Amino acid sequence: MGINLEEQFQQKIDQEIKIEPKDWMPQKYRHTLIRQISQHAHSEVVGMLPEGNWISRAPSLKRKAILLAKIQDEAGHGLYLYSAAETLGISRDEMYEQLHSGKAKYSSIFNYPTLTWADMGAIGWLVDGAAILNQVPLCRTSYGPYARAMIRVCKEESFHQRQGFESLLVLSKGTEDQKRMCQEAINRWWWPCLMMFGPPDDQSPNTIQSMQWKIKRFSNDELRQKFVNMIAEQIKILGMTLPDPDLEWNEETMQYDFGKINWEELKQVIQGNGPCNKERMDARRKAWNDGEWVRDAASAYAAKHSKQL
Ligand code: FAQ
Repeated sequence: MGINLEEQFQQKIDQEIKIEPKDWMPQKYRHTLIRQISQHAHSEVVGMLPEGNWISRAPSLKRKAILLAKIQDEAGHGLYLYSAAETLGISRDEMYEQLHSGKAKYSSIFNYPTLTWADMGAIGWLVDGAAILNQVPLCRTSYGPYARAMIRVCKEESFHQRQGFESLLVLSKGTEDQKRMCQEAINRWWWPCLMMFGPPDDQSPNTIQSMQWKIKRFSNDELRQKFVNMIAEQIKILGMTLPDPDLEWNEETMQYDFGKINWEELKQVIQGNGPCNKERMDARRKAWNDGEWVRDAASAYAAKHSKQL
């Protein structure tokens, strides 16, 4: 008796052969990807809001141009990712509906407010830094369209991180007020950034299966540790500190040890009770409703043209 479809599928994964849209795949693989890719797309789109808050208040023309370019990149990332998810048989309207009804999640990090200009630097350096660590391995994820979309996304994220770091570097060498603003932004964003990687491995229901299918190449805790190791070194160049008294280099593990994360906070933010959840969802629903006339006009135009042909 030959091997069944599911075994053949796993063999392909084990041999590093990419899965493409028309290939056979287990329903659960399809659903896991739709969930992850659409949530990733929603994160990019909702992620434009905290930074959008500062476009009109950027301190110079140069900073404004950089910020605008970054936010436009994020819109683009959302679009590549929605397209990748569509290849799995879900429509864009369904994905939006899941976001607007609260059924689909988006990254917890975008439910925090951007209180000062330094938050733009902290988002670039820390949030995009965390995003890159998570997304570089996704360039090798087993589903072809997702992996290919991530290659371009990662190139753009590198620019985002670099500009964030450079912006904080300028503040860190500025006046006492600018230095304080820089430190306070780092203090505010540090712990929520560690939560971006998801719950600890022993409380992450999806990790084992997603790693077996090579959707995820590293676990949540592995990526979180890489992030701590990277940032604990980079902060020295800024001459700032991370708000964690337990952060310490461990000679035995050759990694940084770090303090306890408040997992209850992540749970609350994911459940909709973060500082800006309501504001973010209201903004997305309003954008959808305000755009209704554009969608109507575009479909009326398309219908008219199809009749003429
Ligand atoms: N926030 O079993 P796991 C960016 C949910 S892009 C909210 O560990 P999984 C660029 C998770 O969905 C940032 N929910 O799940 C940018 C699941 O719920 P579900 C987004 C979270 O999927 C920068 C449940 O908890 N990046 O920043 C979070 O194996 C600056 C159990 O968790 C991606 O989406 C969270 N932090 O691992 C844009 C990358 N963590 O769906 C603008 C792709 C977990 O079962 C400005 N995604 N949950 O109801 C992934 O790599 C994975 O989905 C993880 C979670 C690692 C996020």
